[in-house]
Amino acid sequence: IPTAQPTSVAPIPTVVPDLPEYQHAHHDGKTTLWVVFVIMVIASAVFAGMAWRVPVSKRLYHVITTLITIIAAISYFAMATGHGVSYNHVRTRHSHHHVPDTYHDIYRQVFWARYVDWSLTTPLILLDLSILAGLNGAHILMAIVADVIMFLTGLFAAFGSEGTPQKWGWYAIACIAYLVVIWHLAVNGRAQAQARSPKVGQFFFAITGFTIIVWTAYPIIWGIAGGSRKMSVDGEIIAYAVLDILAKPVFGAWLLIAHAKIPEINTELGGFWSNGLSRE
Ligand code: RET
Repeated sequence: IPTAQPTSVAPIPTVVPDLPEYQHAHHDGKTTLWVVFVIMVIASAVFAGMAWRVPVSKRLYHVITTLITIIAAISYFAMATGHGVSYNHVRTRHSHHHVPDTYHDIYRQVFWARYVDWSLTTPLILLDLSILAGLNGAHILMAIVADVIMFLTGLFAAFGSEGTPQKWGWYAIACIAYLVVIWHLAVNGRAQAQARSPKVGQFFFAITGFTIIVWTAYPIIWGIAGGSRKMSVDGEIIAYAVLDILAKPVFGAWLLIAHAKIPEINTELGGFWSNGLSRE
């Protein structure tokens, strides 16, 4: 008895998905986020304590520096509790002979809270260094705006799609903005600092040299980790943790201790900074 044959079969797919891959933080990464949170809280308390020992008129660097570690503590709290993190989706297609092409989906965690932290704290670091150098307002504004542009375009790069100008195009724009920041520090800042006094010039050279080395490691880690995914999410968290500790608590301690030891480093704004706006 002839059985009914289907008259049509489902078309053979030309692209089939394989299992998606999730790249996210595990135990080591999560622990690191909590450890850095605690370090930032302790640094904030120590810097605030150092501020109390000096009159308000001499607290400019203390206030700025304490705000830097407070903001970092908040950002690390967010990341440690699972906030400020999202997934970037990357799809790669593999072609094969005789069998349908396959595609592979990768979902990798992007801790965007970092970019919020960086856009708020690095302008404050630049402000510390600019005031130390005695830069004028115009140059300070340009350096800070270039810095914010760097992180906003860096954030777009982090969520950019593979193989499109989205990712490495944004990365290139961010790098150009970074060069503007470096130029302000290394060229304008250095000349101004030297003009303030040889001692200030020497200290500015040392702390800015340290800053430029530490800051330059960030885009390198970015390229290896989030950019080309050659590093695990845990490795990325640990690498940024080391850099963040150098760029914020170590930088801040160095600046505030030097401020206590070398009187020329102090900058007093006077006026509203220490006296308030009211005039009797
Ligand atoms: C990104 C990616 C895009 C290209 C560049 C970057 C630069 C990052 C830098 C980060 C510095 C962070 C600091 C944090 C604070 O404590 C955004 C990674 C150039 C310079 C100092």
